[in-house]
Amino acid sequence: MSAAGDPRKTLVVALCGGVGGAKLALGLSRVVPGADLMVVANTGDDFEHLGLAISPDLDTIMYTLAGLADPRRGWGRRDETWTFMAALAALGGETWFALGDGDLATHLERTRRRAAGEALSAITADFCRRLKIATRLVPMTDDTVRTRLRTDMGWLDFQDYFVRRRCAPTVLEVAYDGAARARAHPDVLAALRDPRLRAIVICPSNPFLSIEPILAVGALREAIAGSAAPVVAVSPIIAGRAVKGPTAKMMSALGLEVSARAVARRYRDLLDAYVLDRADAAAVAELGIPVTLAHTLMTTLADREELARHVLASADAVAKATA
Ligand code: FO1
Repeated sequence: MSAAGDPRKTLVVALCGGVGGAKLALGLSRVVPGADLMVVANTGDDFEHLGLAISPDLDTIMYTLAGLADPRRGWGRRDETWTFMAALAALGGETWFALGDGDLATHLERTRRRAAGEALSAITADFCRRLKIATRLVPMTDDTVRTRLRTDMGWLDFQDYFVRRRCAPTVLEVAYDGAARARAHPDVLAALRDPRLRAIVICPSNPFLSIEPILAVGALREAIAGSAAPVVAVSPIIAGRAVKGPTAKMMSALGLEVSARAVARRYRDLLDAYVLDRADAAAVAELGIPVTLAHTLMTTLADREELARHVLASADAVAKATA
């Protein structure tokens, strides 16, 4: 399915974080054939745990695209077994971060290959090939970026805040250590300059935890702003509430209005169009960019595909209007 009016525009780049964004990435992968879709994954949530190099957002997107993700939680593998975790608990090991037996294979093999000097993006591409994923899944950078949060309990690493402390601490500031000097992955920069690029999609992930770490990586924000392709975001907030995770709580703590409009303001300089849930029809007027309404709560595969089509149609409409 190519852009209305311009069949040469076949490529789509999607910025994506964890569970929510991965749902739209799956929808896009069913509408945009093969390697014409590039999903740029946040790696700010990555961490070393039990001696393992863990990349939660890359794995969540990879499992989702492969149909391997646990349908209830959204992260980790479906039909998982927990023998390792039970044995680890019996030995007094750290069990606050749940590692299923199948998921453990991913972390062990990634750790082995990273230690052998292989780049995260090369390992990811090989995993995707073996899992028969045609979509190009690329980390935002092969350098180290770590999301850290200044809270009422001091500075916390991301997974310590998100999983171990279950987002209980009040977030006062979010930092993306290493992002400014990190080099955006060259394939991502190339895609953003590619004349075949039809749309840049900002998936409905947490703006602070999933999207802004990507935008903070050196040269990426400028490359997106400078791209000829329309940039379309889907609001992660529906009727003042986050679909999942700490987005709403964080927005309040950071003194922001918990609304789709406030999220649009975060991306302000980049957006050409914005997609809201029908529940936020009232917010449509004040944004100064084309806003369309859709069913953005994705519970079925059809929902994911439908929203993907809507987002691309929204980008095509912008391209046509500015052609
Ligand atoms: N999230 C949790 O809330 N609890 C966990 O024990 C947990 C384990 C886990 C293991 C692998 C993985 O890829 C993700 C995991 N997540 C867990 C989710 C993860 O913390 C978040 O998905 C991202 O970091 C934020 O989107």
